Amino acid sequence: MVKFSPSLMCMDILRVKETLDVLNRRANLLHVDIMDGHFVKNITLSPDFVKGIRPATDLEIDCHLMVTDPADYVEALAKAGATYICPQAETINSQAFRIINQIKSLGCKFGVVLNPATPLDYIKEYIHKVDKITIMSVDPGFAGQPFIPEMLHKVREAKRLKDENGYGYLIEIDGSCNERTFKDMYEAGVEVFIVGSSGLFNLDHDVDRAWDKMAATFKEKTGVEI
Ligand code: S6P
Ligand code: MG
Repeated sequence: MVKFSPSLMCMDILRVKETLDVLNRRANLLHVDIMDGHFVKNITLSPDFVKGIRPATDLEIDCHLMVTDPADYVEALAKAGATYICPQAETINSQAFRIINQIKSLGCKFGVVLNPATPLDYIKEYIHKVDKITIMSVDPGFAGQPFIPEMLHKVREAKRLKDENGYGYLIEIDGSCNERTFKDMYEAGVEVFIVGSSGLFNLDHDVDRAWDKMAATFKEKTGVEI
């Protein structure tokens, strides 16, 4: 079963509540991008934002940490009501097992995100502990970037490893998920699609209609009803 996770940094900030009311009926998870202006040259959402929306949704909240020191954010995010806490693999090698244990001991799920230039091999020592692997299909930091097609082989590899070893992680993709890429991503083995500007919010000002358009395109491209 495929899941859809709208990237909230791409929604209309002036319509947070009405957008959440629609997404609560239609989405499977909510994707929250947290940046520090250092790991990537941008700043978007925050632990306080997660705290702010938590009372307005029962959906799983997925926090993507594009920050140099993810450990600084773990407690605040757990307290704020995050479901998944997902640091970038490139930032945790000096204390990967400590961070994984911390995230899990706070009752959250551990996701890990790989930049386009980071191979799956990089996480192999702890891959069995991962609840969700996110393959970045654009360099992180900004919406609206072109898809990097080389990432499809990484998805296939994540799927092969999962099938061969019985790993429990979900395979997610982040960046330029839209009508041009849905088919290839789905066929490669993507299970969770993060939809941002190009895949969802730019399709229509009305989020329900945007979702209908996205769902129709996904069905046309993959044959799968969402
Ligand atoms: C990018 C961020 C993503 C974006 C999403 C935008 O650094 O992690 O989650 O919000 O990729 O979607 P799009 O369709 O504009 O690429
Ligand atoms: Mg993201």
